[in-house]
Amino acid sequence: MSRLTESSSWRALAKHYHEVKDVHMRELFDNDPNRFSHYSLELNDILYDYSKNRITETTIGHLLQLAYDVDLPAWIEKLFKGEPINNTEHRAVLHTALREQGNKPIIVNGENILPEIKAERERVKQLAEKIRTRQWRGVTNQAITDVVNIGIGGSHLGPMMVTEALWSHSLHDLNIHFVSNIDENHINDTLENLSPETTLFIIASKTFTTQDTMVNAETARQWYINKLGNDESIERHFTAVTSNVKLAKEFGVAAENIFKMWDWVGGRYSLWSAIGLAIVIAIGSEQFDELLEGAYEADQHFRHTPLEKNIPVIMALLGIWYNNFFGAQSMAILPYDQHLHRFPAYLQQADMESNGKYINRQGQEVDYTTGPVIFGEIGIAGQHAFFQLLHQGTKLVPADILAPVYNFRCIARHHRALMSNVFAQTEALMRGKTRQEAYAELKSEGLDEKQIKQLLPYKVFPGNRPTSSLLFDTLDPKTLGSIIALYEHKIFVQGVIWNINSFDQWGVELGKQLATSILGELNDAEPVCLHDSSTNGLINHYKRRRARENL
Ligand code: G6Q
Repeated sequence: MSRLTESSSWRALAKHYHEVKDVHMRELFDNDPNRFSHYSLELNDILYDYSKNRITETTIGHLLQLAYDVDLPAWIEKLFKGEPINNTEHRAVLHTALREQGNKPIIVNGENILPEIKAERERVKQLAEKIRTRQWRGVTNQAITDVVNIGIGGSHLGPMMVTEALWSHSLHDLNIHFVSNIDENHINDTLENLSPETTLFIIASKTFTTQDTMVNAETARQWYINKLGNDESIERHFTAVTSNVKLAKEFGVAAENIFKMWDWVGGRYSLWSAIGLAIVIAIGSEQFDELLEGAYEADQHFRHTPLEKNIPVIMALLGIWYNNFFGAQSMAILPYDQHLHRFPAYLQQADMESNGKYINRQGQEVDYTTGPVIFGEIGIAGQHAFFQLLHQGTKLVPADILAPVYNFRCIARHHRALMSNVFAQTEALMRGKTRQEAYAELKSEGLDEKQIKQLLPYKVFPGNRPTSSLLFDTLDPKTLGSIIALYEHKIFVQGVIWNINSFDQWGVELGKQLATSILGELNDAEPVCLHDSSTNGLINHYKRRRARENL
């Protein structure tokens, strides 16, 4: 037994689970007419309603006790103060410093990192403004019309998700493209209609060694040289964001166009740094500042609000409740804002790469389950696809619903119809439909008793399916910044409770190593035999088929 599962709060939760597992949320709402106000919180224009969860005051009491038992308040301070809480890599974790609005020094290895952060941000802004105002000129003195961000994982998903989310706030005569896949189709499809004279590349890679990114970057460079016949002007079309300045220079990027990353910011937490260059180019520096400000306000909320009123803490505790006591394996992220269509993919990385771990901070195997499988889709699209399982499947899938009160253009006919779905779904998931209700419905439709008997079981919905709703006024940069930061902190809190390091990613490193070693085996047509029979079989099939095509 671990310290966590032996703790009195954990045991109290296990006991409490047996007492409440069959209680229906209908009953909880009937018993407490003020349930919504008891279980909802606000941060600026964000309303977080968690009343449609299978919790009582006792549940929340035990969960909060659990947070105190693991010393959560002390961990929050460690995070903000830059203690090396990424223990396997001996690094501080300071994405919060990237959006700091004050001047109080943040010390890493004896040095205040704030001046450097600000200086780098200023460089990013200057470059972005030159492109936005068409002062940046390419080799033939034309303005840039297309920016291609080449990166993967943390150097891709954050900038892409935010750029898409803030499309209404972007310059629409400047196209931002994202290339991540090493499959040539991705870069080739992207470059097909672009002109090298008006294209600017951002090679976004913290290490500047990631195979996918470097292969794509090389293809981009070749495309540029092939089209223009020389590489003399490459500097005017390639920028880089990296902590490996040397390799970026060797690639051909001019020193003044290389932007820095630091080892105290992890890839999946880095959109606030120069990795966000594509975002700044899209939305401009003032709105990027608003994004940072929104995140900063969420940071302040997280750092200074008592745990029971602290949105990311409550989000995290609910996750623990379902994951560790109800045995829920997954969690759905369901934005009802079209511009958030990449948010589930972004969160998938943020959450699963952070908390998909089975070894604790002391190097031992955990005896409880950790991070859930995160999946999701635009809510409306999901309704016509996998919501069937949410309503009537045999698995418990807690869901977060995100929706705006109004849109940028706000056509009432669209928006009301959209929101009627949001409200109806959360209500239906919570209430379900009883046998009596289903019977009455079928009767009113004119079915006879025989037909009703046949159909009735299929028309019953158990309900009691938890959802939490995040309603925000509109998806502007500040609100988006806050929402992202709330989720980042939720992930951190869960990592603290599970006693795992949320900030390393050995599973990702493994993929990088394995691909590199097999790459060498694909250079010739010789059959391989050093792997298991399946891997040998797959590699040899691939080689044979390619040889047949003379490839
Ligand atoms: C993120 C991970 C991982 C990383 C990519 C790209 O937290 O570390 O997703 O961002 O593997 O790495 P580079 O930025 O070094 O190319």
